[in-house]
Amino acid sequence: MTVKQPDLDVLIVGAGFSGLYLIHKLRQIGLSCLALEAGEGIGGTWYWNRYPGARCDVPSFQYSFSFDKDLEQEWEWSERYAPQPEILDYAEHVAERFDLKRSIKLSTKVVSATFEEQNNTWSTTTESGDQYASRFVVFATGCLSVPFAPTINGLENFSGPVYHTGKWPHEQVSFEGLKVGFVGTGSSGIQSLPIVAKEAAEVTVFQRTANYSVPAHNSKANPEVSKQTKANYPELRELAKTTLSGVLTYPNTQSALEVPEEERTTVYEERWADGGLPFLGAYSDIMTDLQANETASEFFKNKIRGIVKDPATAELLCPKFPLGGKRMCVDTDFYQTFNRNNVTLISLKEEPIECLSSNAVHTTNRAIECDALVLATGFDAMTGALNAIEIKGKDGQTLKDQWASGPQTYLGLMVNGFPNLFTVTGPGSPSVFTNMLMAIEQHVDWITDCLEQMKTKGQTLIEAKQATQDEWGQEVQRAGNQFLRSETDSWYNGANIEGKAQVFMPYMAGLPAYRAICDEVASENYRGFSIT
Ligand code: NA7
Repeated sequence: MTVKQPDLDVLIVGAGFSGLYLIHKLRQIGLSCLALEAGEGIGGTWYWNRYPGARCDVPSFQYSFSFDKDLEQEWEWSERYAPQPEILDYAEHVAERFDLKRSIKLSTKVVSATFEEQNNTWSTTTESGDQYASRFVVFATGCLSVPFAPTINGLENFSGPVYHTGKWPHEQVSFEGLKVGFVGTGSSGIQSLPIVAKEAAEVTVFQRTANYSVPAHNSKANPEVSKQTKANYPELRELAKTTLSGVLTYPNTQSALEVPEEERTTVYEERWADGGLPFLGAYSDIMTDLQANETASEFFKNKIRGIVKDPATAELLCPKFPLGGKRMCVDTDFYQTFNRNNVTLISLKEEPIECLSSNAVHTTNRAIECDALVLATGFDAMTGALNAIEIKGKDGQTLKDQWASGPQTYLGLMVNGFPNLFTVTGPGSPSVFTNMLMAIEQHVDWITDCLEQMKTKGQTLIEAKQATQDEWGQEVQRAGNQFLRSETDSWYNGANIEGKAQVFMPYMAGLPAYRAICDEVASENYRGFSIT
């Protein structure tokens, strides 16, 4: 076993948007770095999730880096909500433009990382047995990067192809003339079903939980809007930083319960017509008060009943949990797809899948012939990628063991017992609740500022203190408890994976509050961390 690049300052795991920006920033502060990336290409989430219809739910001009003014000006987005191939092109453009690829090793999967206490060095090992020694290690492994596929009896007997949305093949997939079994109605399923249904001969959708989806009303980018945006980018970015989610929307400060029903319906109609996630900001208490939430939820159900012609199918599609409990989805023709005569909806609550045979899905009631299966069944979110790597800290303890009853971090940035290990958008930070690009920039800026300061002061070791980490864990739960989302089963609290500890993972107090805490911690000589 050979140790590669023994003088490395920072080893980065992952070359998605976090890894890319990290390389750029680390070079600026004069630290050597290398990113190891499992994929054959860069882009992370946007490299793997190439299923039909994959696109971002945050408007394109906001889902982009703000750190370089020329980059902002030169890139042209073609649609209001960018499709996956264009976001991947953008990642490639960023990598080329800042000459990042010479610091990335592709097709290199990290399997373990061990903190060597005798020389305060991280030793990181890849699948092929190569070892890298570095002072620091940063996990830029993403929040939704380990696809989850349920165990289905007899899956091995199924003779057709099985596609997971989160690990879609690179080659063209055709469903023409095929009978497709489609499992999962989260964001990925809701985006891809309408496209699969247009191509396939028949689609049977197996739905476990009906979800809420608002129309995207996606469109080609308006050149005038693009011009205005570019002219005002600095102001717009600053304004976005003041919002809870880091996305420029138009939140209403009124309570849903303080306005008459007629007015409320008009507001909901306007937001529905505008489309996208700003629907959740129609009133200030939709996400926090059950009664307020019910007004919006009822509006949604009536929309579904209005769109879907078969009343029984419409009822099956009406969600039974609060709006925004799970992540609200954004679609193009999702509900309309159930009016096609080649699409059938089956509720797994009424008739669960018993097994698969070579050419059929067998529910408790019937056998449904299928030539291909699509699993849009989500991810082992937020902790999956970290727990998949054997990460050993001080005294040989593993991160997986330490997190057995749920992740514990300080600010979602570091973990007690694991010195010099940082996570970008880790559990306990706002991450998935916000505009990921803005969350990534904030984390990378914080980490690299910290490393620069340590370098200047000749410090070599940083670790989160146990007591501050415990306090932060309580703060994350306190902030989450204000939201109906913390009470609903979802990937936010680990409920989508059987046996996973159920702890609400993102920090929900909003990006401005979180940013202020991080800045304050840094300004108070990295309060809560021990630095030597
Ligand atoms: P999600 O949102 O976790 O959705 C997964 C879907 O798959 C959801 O409808 C699940 O039902 C369903 N599922 C999961 N396991 C099973 C089993 N065993 N049987 C049947 N159905 C199952 O993942 P996505 O990829 O759609 O989206 C993830 C995020 O990416 C999204 O929120 C955006 O932020 C982008 P359930 O609701 O668990 O009953």
